[in-house]
Amino acid sequence: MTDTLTPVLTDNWDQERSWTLEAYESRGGYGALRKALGMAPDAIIEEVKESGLRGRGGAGFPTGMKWGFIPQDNPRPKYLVVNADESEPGTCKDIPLMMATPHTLLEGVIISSYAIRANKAFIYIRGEVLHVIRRVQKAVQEAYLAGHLGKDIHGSGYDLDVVVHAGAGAYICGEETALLEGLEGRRGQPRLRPPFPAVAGLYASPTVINNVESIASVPSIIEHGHGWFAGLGTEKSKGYGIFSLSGHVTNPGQFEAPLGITLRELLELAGGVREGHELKFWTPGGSSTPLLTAEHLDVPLDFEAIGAAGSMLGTRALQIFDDTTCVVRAVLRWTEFYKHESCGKCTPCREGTWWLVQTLAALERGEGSEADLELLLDQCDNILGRAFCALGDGATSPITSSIQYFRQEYLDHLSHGGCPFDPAASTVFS
Ligand code: L3W
Repeated sequence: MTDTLTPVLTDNWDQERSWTLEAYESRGGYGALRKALGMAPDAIIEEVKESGLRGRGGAGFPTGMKWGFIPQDNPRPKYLVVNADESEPGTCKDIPLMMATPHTLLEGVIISSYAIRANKAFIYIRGEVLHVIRRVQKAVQEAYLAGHLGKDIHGSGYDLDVVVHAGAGAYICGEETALLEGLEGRRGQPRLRPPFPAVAGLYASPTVINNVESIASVPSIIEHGHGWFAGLGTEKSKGYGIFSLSGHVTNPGQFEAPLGITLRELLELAGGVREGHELKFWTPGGSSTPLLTAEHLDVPLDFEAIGAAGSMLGTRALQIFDDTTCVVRAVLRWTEFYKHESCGKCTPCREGTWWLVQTLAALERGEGSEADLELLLDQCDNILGRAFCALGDGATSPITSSIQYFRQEYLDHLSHGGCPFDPAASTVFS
């Protein structure tokens, strides 16, 4: 089975002191940068377009197309912003990547900034992870000293400065426009789109915002060519990605594989669901993506197939829950998270997530009646598509999908007069 893995981004994670410039350069690091600086910026954009790389932060928007939206006739400065605010429940790929090989990200930042003609780039890192911020800052320092950053990079005439910015620990700042607000020193709340950041982003200037993994994928595309990348994955979901398996799995962790791999294959690599238990439900891409069940084990993990199965690929955060887990309790836990993280800007999300928690918590205690399930779905219906940003929509996903697949379990709480599960049996929500 191990030949299904395609370690590119994760290739050297176990190398000794893999995060240092010395280790990165010893395996050819910054070779792609030298190659890129010999190319025209538009040729790099074309290469990324042709590779088929799609955003790895959740939405899957074509990366090269986004870069192409930057209006080059606009005299304002252009910016690159890396969204390293990884906070989606279950998502744990960008932080390990930045810890293990921050120079992969930095090399991607320099090539991407050169392509869009930006002379300043920002890496916006979630504020709670001080160790990650320090590691990336250290890598930036090393890159300046080696001449990979700063003025006239490798005699190319191209200048780039990189700023590492620490967020303040709000999930909403993973939303690209709230992130920009935070970066500009304001409270992190989303902006109305359009205009999209590509047209008017940071300081109202054209700005490309990409996820860590998207930007870190750029050096290998430049090094090996778009055909190599496009030859991996599926027809419309090209390349590879980091799949993070967590929860009731024997060997949790990050598995880098071509898009289109199935959960069944990934579980084989991860030693299966914990011994003696069976898969009950899972998220394909964090808690904002509708739950799936054991009947979806063979659905290819690509944007199209997972969409057709009623969910979203999202961040490939595969949270695995076995038969000991109470789905109502798990969903309540996530809903409390969304309520806590709602930025409060729009009423459907601010008030709606509060009501969702009240209704769900009562159902979990076995209070109320079957009509409350309809009330819960009605509350979701009043949030979905009516909130200012994707946070509200995301909050409804685990609820509606859990009722779709596990309605009886909700009803069992009512007939049982409380949760029929032993909370101690499920190690995930203890
Ligand atoms: C220019 C247009 N640019 C779209 C750009 C847009 C953005 C990208 C994708 O949410 C999802 C969300 C989470 N001209 C454009 C354009 N763009 N049209 O394309 O935009 P969009 O609106 O499809 O998605 P989004 O707002 O970026 C991302 C889901 O991902 N998710 C991930 C969560 C992860 C975290 C985290 O860990 N930090 O929050 C999981 O499912 O729910 O649906 O750049 O500007 N005409």
